[in-house]
Amino acid sequence: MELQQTPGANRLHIGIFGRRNSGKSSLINAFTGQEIALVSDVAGTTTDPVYKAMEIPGIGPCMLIDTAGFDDVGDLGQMRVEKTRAALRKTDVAILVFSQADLSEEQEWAKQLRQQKIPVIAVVSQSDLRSAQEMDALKQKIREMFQWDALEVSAKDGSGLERLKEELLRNIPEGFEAASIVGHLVSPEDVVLLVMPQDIQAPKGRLILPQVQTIRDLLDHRCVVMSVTAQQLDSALSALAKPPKLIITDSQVFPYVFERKPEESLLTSFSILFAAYKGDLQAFVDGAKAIDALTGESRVLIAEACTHAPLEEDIGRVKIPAMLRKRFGASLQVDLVSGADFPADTSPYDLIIHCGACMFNRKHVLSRIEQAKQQGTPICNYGVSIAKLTGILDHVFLG
Ligand SMILES: Nc1nc2c(ncn2[C@@H]2O[C@H](COP(=O)(O)OP(=O)(O)OP(=O)(O)O)[C@@H](O)[C@H]2O)c(=O)[nH]1
Ligand SMILES: [Mg+2]
Repeated sequence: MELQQTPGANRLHIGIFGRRNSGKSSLINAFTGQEIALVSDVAGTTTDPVYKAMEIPGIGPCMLIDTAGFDDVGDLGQMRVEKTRAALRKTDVAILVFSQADLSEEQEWAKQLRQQKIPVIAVVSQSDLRSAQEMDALKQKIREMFQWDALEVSAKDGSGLERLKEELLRNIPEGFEAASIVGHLVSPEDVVLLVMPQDIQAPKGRLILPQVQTIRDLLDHRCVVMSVTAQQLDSALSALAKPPKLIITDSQVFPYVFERKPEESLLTSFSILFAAYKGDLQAFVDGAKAIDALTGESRVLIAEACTHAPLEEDIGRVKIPAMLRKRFGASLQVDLVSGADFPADTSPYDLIIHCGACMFNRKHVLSRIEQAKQQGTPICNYGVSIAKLTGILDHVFLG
């Protein structure tokens, strides 16, 4: 990933959904003025979701997602529909394309969008091909069934595209832009000390994304930022004229830093900041309470957002399972999923521990939290669970 660009996970994800041949790909191409997606009159042209990061003037950094038609058939078709469903879980704003009078499939998808509280912009596509009579009848039906005033759009002559952009702007979910990592904790001129071990997990020659984003956010808030590895913590503290206002540490060295920090300095971890920034901190703190109820018979699911080759010191694969087994017994079962894999039914698990999700957008994490909630499974993340397991959750400054 090029760090000059807005990370994909921070972009407004705009998903387009509709039947095969309804003109989804054409609409994305016309809307962006680019040939992003393949277009043809063969139903099922788009198979895997197509992701395109771009700046939309007036909206900002977006991620456009073109999807396979949700009415696809056959075994392969069903697999494509599953991918479309997965894209839905990342979608901040949806464009739902209506193209024909039978609205049974659209009804099903509208229901899912509503359940997931995703704002929807209804459009009738290919308006240049439709008679006024046909258009009115279809829009009337959409109004009756969904209470939506559909926009008329044509990818061919460009009509309705300006309205579509206005509607997108109006439907950006509340709080999407407001997301700041440290804004609730700091004021200008605050000295903030970052403890960032560059261990085996750190990529060679680079900093990991949460560290980079936190530094940027602190600079934007006009803080004085100092970064050290754990070994230099004492030197850093003695070099400062007064204790730092805030210390942000990697959660792996949380106890070490907690023991050494000046009493006045507030302490938090990157994972806890990102739990709030990328999910729901309160849900994770509530979920962490389930740790106390675990036993040697419990099943724990570890969910990692990125797929990477297992490392010896791996936090999700090695460290957290070892901490859990040490406390609750070697028989405690730990399963691991990574990337897009996530069980449809989480109820067999007593706890889900999610990674910091730097590669996921907030909506994606929130949809997993929502699913876990509905299935009655406690969920927390790496940082919150480590803080809980090491008995320091009570000492973390949550803001
Ligand atoms: N006249 C006209 N034709 C359109 C318009 N939008 C799409 N088409 C045509 O409709 C056909 C299907 O368009 P696509 O954009 O590939 O449709 P899609 O929804 O992406 O289809 P799948 O990828 O198969 O799901 C193509 O032949 C397009 O040229 C439009 O606004 N006006
Ligand atoms: Mg397509």
